[in-house]
Order: sequence, then structure tokens, then C-alpha cells
Amino acid sequence: MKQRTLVLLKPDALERGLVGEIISRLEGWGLKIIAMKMIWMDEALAERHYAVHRDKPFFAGLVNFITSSPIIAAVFEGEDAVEVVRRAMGETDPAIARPGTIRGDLAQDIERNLIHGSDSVETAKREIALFFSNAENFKLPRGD
Ligand code: IDP
Ligand code: MG
Repeated sequence: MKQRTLVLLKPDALERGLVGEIISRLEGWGLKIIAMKMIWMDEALAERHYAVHRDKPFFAGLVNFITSSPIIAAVFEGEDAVEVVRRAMGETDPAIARPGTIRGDLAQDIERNLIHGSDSVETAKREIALFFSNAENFKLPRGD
């Protein structure tokens, strides 16, 4: 089924000049960009976005990292987009992410792992609404 999912290119992606490479890989999976912007997340947005991890030991470090410099927020659309992005990203920890995945090939460690992708259709709806208004979620004129 056609789905939409939220992608964040984290501070390390911008600092290391990997934005084009990552977007290119996602487009290579047949996903289309529906919305995209560069923003500097504040603590409130970071805490809402990562609310599910509130009680984890890495939460403070995660919020600190994601708010440390600007990021790219984007909505990608395609068949099974949630699962396709998760597969393209690879495992959370680059040490065990497979070769051929974004994290497996390019990421440095479990915190600086370049990219966020929603983990379910429900999560995607919630996360997209945190970053984009309805008017910013474009419908591409492709007739599909
Ligand atoms: P995901 O990004 O693959 O969905 P989650 O478990 O949802 O992984 O964790 C959210 C983010 O929190 C990860 O992408 C990573 O940046 C960070 N994180 C997860 N586990 C750890 C950890 O054990 N130490 C440090 N950071 C972590
Ligand atoms: Mg997650």
C-alpha cells in the first residue's frame, strides 16, 4: 500500500556532507519527496518527537544531539514507504547494520547514525504532523 513516512537527516548527515547521498539512496528505492525543509529542532520538539524514549538512559544525549545543529526533515511517499525506509536505513547500531544500508555503509555510531525513519504507519502520521502542516504535504501530479 502507498504510504507516507517521516525522514530526518540528523546533524551528522549535514556536518559530513551526506545529505545528497542519503536522499539519492532513498529515491533509488522508488520513494518520492512529498515535503522537505531544513530546520533547527528545539528541545520541546525533540522531546515530543522522541517521547517514546523518554525513560531510556540515552534520552538526554539523543535530545542534545538532535538539537545540536540543523537537520533536514522530509516526508517520503511510496509503496510500503515505512518499511522501505527502515530497510534502506539498516539497524540502529551501524556496527550491526548490513552493508548496502545507509547506516551500515556510512554511519559512525549508535547515536550518530545519520537518519531517522518512522517505525509504523501510525507513528508516521504522528511524526509528520509534528513537522509539517497539511498544506506542506504536497500531492504530486502523477495520476497515481
Ligand atoms: P531507530 O532510529 O533505528 O528507530 P530507536 O530505538 O527508535 O532507533 O532509537 C532512536 C534513536 O536513539 C536512534 O536512532 C539513536 O540515535 C538513539 N539511540 C538508540 N539506542 C541508543 C543507545 O543505546 N545509545 C545511544 N543512542 C541510542
Ligand atoms: Mg525509532
